[in-house]
Amino acid sequence: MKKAIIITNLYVLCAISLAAQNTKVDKNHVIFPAQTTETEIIRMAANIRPSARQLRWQKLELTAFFHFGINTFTNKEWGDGKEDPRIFNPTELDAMQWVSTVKEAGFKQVIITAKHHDGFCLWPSKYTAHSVKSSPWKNGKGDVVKEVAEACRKMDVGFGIYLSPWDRNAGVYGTEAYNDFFVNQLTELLTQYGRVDEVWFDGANGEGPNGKKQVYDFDRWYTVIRRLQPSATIAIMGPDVRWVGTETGKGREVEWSVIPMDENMMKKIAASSQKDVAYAPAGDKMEQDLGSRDKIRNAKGLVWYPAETDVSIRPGWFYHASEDEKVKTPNELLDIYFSSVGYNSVLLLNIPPDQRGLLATNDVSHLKKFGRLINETFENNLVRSATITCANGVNTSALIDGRYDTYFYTKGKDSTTSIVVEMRGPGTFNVLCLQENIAVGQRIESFVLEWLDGDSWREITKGATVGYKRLIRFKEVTARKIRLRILSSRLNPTLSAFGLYKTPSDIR
Ligand code: FUL
Repeated sequence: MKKAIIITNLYVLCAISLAAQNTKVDKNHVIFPAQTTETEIIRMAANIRPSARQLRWQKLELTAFFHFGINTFTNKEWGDGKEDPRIFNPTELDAMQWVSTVKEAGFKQVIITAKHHDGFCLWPSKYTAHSVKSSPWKNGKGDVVKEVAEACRKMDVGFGIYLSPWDRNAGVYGTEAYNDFFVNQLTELLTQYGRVDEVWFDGANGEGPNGKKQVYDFDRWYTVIRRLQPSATIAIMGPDVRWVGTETGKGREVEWSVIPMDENMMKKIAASSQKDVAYAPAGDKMEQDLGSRDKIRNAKGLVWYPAETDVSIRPGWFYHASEDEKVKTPNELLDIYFSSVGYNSVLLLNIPPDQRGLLATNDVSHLKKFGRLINETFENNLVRSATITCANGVNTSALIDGRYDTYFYTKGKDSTTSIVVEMRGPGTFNVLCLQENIAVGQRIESFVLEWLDGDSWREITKGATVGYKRLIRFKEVTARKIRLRILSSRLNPTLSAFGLYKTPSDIR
């Protein structure tokens, strides 16, 4: 008993001294010791860093979803699990076409719906007959998951799986045996296809065939994933990646990756202190303000929990011929890019293969054009050929060296700065790109971009958070001298990139 008290006191002492030094938090979360002051909270918030798997994931920027399965053949969005597997028969399935198309458009990772809510498995799972092995496709010897995984490896693209917790076919759904069944399926996927980079669990939890609801054993599932694929991020109903809260493709303009921990996270972290823990998120994260000072001031702890923006290129998630003319245009996709990647989140864009097992014509051409628009927009950074000055800046050249790991920061304890860019002649631009070096934390809270008009500085645009990437479009400006002022930051601001660009003429 006494020993326990000493240990507790030691823990409190360590915690207090951490609060006193109040800077270093080398983890992706922190629980505040009692009596932590607001100043200390802000400093700790600025020092929370993504885990290695979260940092890798954030740098992907563009990831692709492939919704494909029995629904592709029933023309439905949600199957009931009673489908006849014999209707699954893609005639020209070519996973290389899927992966090479998205790669050409700039996507760095894909996620395949290995099993959707209907329970139909795209791989020959040993644990159910509701799968490709009961279909005529390749005489029941085919494996879509394997073909996608191999295409990803060949093309050097990340590979992820979507495994629906909700299963409307499994007879054991709604009983404890379903958690075993799920672990078995998860284990097949995590051991038979090489490296898995992301595991995506969505939140839908309806009734199974027996009319019962299932209590998912997330803790157990996370343990399996961490053991078998330690570098995989667990998304949405998972600890590493948060759903942005909408399926429109429009994220939050003010997007903090550091947000208050919910009760569930607190409990898990406190129970396995110092370990790499995983927890199912609780409560919705759909509010507009998740991480401002107002939000974190009263928090009990904070966590690095970044946003993913998922949206489909078509109205539905699965392929429907009737939507062939409703594929989002390259310009609409570019708008989505600006309001997802440009809002400090990763874009997860769904492109559903059709009944042939190919990405459809319009989807392919719109995607390729979208990729070209991005390349053309970010081809020429006007700041690169300009003279940059900053009175309190260190490593100014890192702003334009095209590398993410080198970064500008301010001297001493300065949390504000002014970076002046002087071009040789007038330059025209309508896009601002800023990137913080999130490897050391997310800090910037307010910035403004201005141009010199005669003797007066005029505002071009302004914003609050930056994070991994912040893009802003505005009306074309032609100027020779421009300045970026960082007006508020939780600690010394850092910048890995500062760019001014002009969109190509065929974009409005
Ligand atoms: C949702 C599902 O119900 C949809 O069918 C789709 O898979 C989407 C990405 O997640 O929760």
